[in-house]
Amino acid sequence: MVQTISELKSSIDDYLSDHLVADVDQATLYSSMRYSLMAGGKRLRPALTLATVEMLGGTVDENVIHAATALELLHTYSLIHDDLPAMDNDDLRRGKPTNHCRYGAGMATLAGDGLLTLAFQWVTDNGLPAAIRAELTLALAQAAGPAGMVAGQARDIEGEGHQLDLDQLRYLHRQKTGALLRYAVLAGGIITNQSRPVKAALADFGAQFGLAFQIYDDLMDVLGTTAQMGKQVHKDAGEHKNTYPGLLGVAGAEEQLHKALQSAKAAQTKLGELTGRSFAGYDQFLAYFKL
Ligand code: GRG
Repeated sequence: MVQTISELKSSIDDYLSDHLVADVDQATLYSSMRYSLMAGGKRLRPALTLATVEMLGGTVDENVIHAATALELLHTYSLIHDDLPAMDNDDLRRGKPTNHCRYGAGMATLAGDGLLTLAFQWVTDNGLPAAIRAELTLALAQAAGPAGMVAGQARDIEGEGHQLDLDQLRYLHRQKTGALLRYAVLAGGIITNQSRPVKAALADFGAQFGLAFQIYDDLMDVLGTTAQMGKQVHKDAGEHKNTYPGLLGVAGAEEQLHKALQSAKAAQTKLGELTGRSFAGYDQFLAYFKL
């Protein structure tokens, strides 16, 4: 039986709340890391990992939760650094003042550094078999680092003010947001020691989900409200950001969103065929996209 997203979210919240303190040895740094970590994120990425483990017949024990929640530490670092004055200069995140507004840019930078480093500690410092920990560590570094999320962020900064074409924008989105979501799903396959074709189908589902997620975020910047999103909206156009609605209009962006979701559903079907198991648990994640 696969847990619901809200059951997974509450285990993830509890785990993060209880375990961060053991690994941070400076009071203000701890407060700053905890402030953003416990600010009310959806926990989508570790929930995807844990749901994938369950759908593949694995058990969600403490070692698995430790490895899976590492990704939420890393994701939170990316949001803190993305909000910094030198990057997007945002005042509101997860419905609260951003980390640098509360703690100053220096401490916010260190909170991000601490969360990023601790993520790699948690992915390696657990009781899973050594080969699995090594594979998770490599995949996480590839997803988060200079060929993944950091490269996407660099493309985003460099692309400001000039129009990327659709292929370039898709590539940027796949790196900036898609790479971590791809890893989230793949990690479930690594933890349960799946075959190469199953891992490839998991990675495909995660990548398509991740692309859809960023297109949806672009659309919500145009169509959503600050209250819905917990952050400022209508910022992208003013900052000359490259976005799907900016390039294709709202209807064109919606069409690309539907295409990415169709590809995700094809990967979901393929996973069922490859493993003989049900991947209906992904439906609750796909329900995130409401237009
Ligand atoms: C600073 C190296 C570096 C990277 C930052 C991911 C990223 C790269 C920046 C975030 C920009 C952004 C807001 C993209 C939109 C998609 C996205 C990642 C939204 C936030 O993720 P959610 O909705 O947030 O899962 P919660 O708060 O629920 O965890």
